[in-house]
Amino acid sequence: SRTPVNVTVTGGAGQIGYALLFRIASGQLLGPDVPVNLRLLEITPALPAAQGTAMELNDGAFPLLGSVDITDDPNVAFDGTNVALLVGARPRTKGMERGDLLEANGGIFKPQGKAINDHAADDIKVLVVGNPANTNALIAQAAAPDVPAERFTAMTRLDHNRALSQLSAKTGTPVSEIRRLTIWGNHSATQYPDIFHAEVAGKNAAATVNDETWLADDFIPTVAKRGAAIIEARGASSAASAASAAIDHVHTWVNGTAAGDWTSMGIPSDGSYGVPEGLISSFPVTCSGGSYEIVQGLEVNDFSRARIDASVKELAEEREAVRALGLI
Ligand code: NAX
Repeated sequence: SRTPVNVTVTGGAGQIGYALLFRIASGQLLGPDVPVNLRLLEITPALPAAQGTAMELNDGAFPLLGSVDITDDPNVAFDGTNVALLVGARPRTKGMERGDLLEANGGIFKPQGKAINDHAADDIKVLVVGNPANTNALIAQAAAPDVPAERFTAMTRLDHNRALSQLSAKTGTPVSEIRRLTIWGNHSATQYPDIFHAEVAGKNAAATVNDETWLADDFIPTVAKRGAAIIEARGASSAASAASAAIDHVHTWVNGTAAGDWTSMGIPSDGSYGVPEGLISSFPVTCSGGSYEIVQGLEVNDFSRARIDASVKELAEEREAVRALGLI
């Protein structure tokens, strides 16, 4: 039988953690034949709640679940870890300035990056979900100089899936027949969901929709502000859909994209498409053999260029802010 894969989830006692852990235990993260050992990293006051979740995980009697360990020490949590899902973060509270938010998260992601650097397995893959996800990923990556930078990624798959769903509804086409959609930039309100290269049932999506007003005034803001709409409707932020997207992100990274399709991931830029090197920005990527590559050669029209540039500018500002705070 296969060697178990060590998967660490931070913020395991939170609402995304609750939706995520059971799907990992059931084999949906890595595959139906891959056993997993789970480690939950939580802050000390949340350890009892994490213990409760661990009890329920054991009660699931998942055949693929080897063990569940809980700790408040990052050095223990990331020891020998193959896949790290960094979900726990400091949310923005009322009256908090952006600098305060970045600083509070630096206090979380810098030590976690260091612990990953010092203790994780050589094949470590990191997905940052906790917001501000792209810049938190940058902080963790900067604190892990011995880990290849490309192993640090940020989640824009929820945005990607939201865009698929909106385009599906607009065109009356099942999501299974939509390909090559892209989220560019930051996981924030400036993100740019791009349908100019997307295909709906084999035809170009933008040409099929043929409605730039819908694109600019409906589709893009609906996708970008979906998180706020969910909070308004549910009285709580996206949790199951976020967990589902985290599962999709890692599953695709490990198991590959379908031939002829791509996905969206926040990854360290190599300078492609004019995105400054090192910024963790969302790109169209293909995955194969456990690694990813940016899709090259796409034509970027003026409509797209302006929106990509605006989101990348925000990422550059966030990088400057965390640099000034000494976090990277
Ligand atoms: P919750 O507040 O329910 O849970 C967060 C958990 O993290 C808590 O249990 C808390 O104790 C724990 N935590 C805090 N600091 C920690 C630390 N230093 N080490 C370990 N654990 C720590 O939030 P939840 O709804 O689960 O959301 C988690 C994060 O995901 C938030 O930052 C949220 O903004 C972000 N999201 C990101 C999305 C994305 O697409 N990238 C979408 C969904 C979500 O909003």
